[in-house]
Amino acid sequence: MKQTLADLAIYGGPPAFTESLYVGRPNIGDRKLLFDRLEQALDRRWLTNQGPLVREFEERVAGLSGTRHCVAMCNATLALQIGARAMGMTGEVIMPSFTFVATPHALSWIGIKPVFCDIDPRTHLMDPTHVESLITPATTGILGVHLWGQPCAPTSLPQIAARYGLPLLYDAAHAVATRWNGRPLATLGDATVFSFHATKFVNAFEGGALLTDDDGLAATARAMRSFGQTGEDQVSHLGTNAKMSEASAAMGLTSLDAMPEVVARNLANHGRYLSELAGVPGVRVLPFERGNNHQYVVMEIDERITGVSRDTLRAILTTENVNCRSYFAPGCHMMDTYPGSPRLPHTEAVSRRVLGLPTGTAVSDLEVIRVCEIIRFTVAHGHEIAARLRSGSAARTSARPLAPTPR
Ligand code: T4K
Repeated sequence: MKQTLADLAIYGGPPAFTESLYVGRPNIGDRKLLFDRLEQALDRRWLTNQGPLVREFEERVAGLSGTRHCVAMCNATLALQIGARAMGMTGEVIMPSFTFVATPHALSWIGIKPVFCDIDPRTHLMDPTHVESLITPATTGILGVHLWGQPCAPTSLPQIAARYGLPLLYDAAHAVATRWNGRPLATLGDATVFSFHATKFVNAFEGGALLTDDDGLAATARAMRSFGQTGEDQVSHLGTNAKMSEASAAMGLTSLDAMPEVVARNLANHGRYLSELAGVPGVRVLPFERGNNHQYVVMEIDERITGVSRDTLRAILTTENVNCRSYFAPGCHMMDTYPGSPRLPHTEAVSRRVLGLPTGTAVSDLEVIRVCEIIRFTVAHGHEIAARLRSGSAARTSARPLAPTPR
C-alpha cells in the first residue's frame, strides 16, 4: 500500500508487483485436452488443409455465432482481406479510425482506401451519422468494428448499408461469443470477422474466421483462403494461403471449452475495476452491457481533472510492473501510413485518454484491487505529481517504461 509519493516505484519505492501483470495474457484452458488433440493430429498425420480439428472448430464457432458458415483462417487480418475481396469491395471503404491498425491495413494491403469516420466518445464505437455523411460514389462498402466486444450501431449501420446498397462487413476481432439483446453479434451485417489471436477471448495461438449466412460468399472465401482452388485441378479465384492449422484448431477447441471459466473471471475482474474506481474524479471505466465477453477492461483518464495524463499514469503503473496498453493510440488516421486523412476530434480526444488494464484468467481479484489502489493513489496526488514533472524532479514520462530511479 502506497502511503507517500516516495513509495511509488517511479520515485524509488519497491514495485507493487514482483511478477508483471499484462493486458492480453493468453487464457490457456485445459492443457490435457490440448495435448490430447495435438496427439490425435500427429497420429493422423494430418496437420493442416481443412483437417478434422479445423472442421470441428468451424462447426462449433458457427454454432455459437448463429451463422450458417464459419470459414476458419490463420488470422483475422487475412480474413478481413478475403472478406472484403469476396464481397467485391474496391475503391473506398468507410471504417473507424479508433481501432487496431490491422483494420485499415488489411484493406489498404489489397488496394482499398480506408475512409476514416469518427466515434461516439461515450462508447468508442463508430458514429453512424458520420458514416452516412462520408458515402460518395467511390464508396464500395462499410467496415464496422465491434470494439471492446460492443455492438457497433447494430440497428442503424445495417439500415444505412441497405439504403445505399453497400456491403457491410464487421470486424469482430473483440466480439467472439458476444450477444446483443440475446442475438449473436455475428448475425449482423453481411459477414463478420473474428480473431483468435493468443490475446483474444478464444485463442488459437493465431487464428481468424469469416462468418456469414451467405452460401456463395462462404464458398468464395473458402476458395480464396486456399489459393483460390475449388477442386484439385481447378482454380476459380485469385487466392492466398490463409488456412488454419490443426495445431491452431486444437488450441481453439480447447479455448472454446474454457469459455465459461474465462468469461466468469473476465466479468468478475471488470466488476471489481468498476467498483474500485467508481467515484474517482476524472476516471471512468467503460461499462459493458450483458452479453459482452468482457475480454477488455478499458478506462479513461481526464488529465484536466486528475492533473496526470494517461501517459504519466501508464508510466507509473509500468514501474509498478503493471503493463497497460494505450489501445488505441494514436487513431489510425494520424499514422504515417494514412497521410492527409481529415482530423477526427472525438477519436483524437479518446485516444489520448484510454488505457487498457490487465484482466483475464492470469489476473486475480486481489491483483485488480491492488492495481486500483495505485490508480486511486496516483489520482489523489495527481496535481503534486504533475508539479514535480513540471519542475523536472522525476524522469520525463513517456508511454514506455520510465527508467527507474536508482535505489
Ligand atoms: N481488428 C481488431 C479490432 C484487432 O484488435 C485485431 C488484433 C485485428 C483486427 C487483427 O487480428 P489478428 O490478425 O491479430 O488475428 C495485439 C494482438 O497481436 C492483436 O491480435 C490485437 N488485435 C491487438 C489489440 O493486440 P500488439 O501489437 O498490441 O501485441 P503485443 O505483442 O504487444 O502483445 C499485447 C499484450 O499481450 C502484451 O501485454 C503482452 C501480451 N501477450 C501477448 C502475446 C502474443 C502475452 O502475454 N502473451 C502472448 O503470447 O497486438
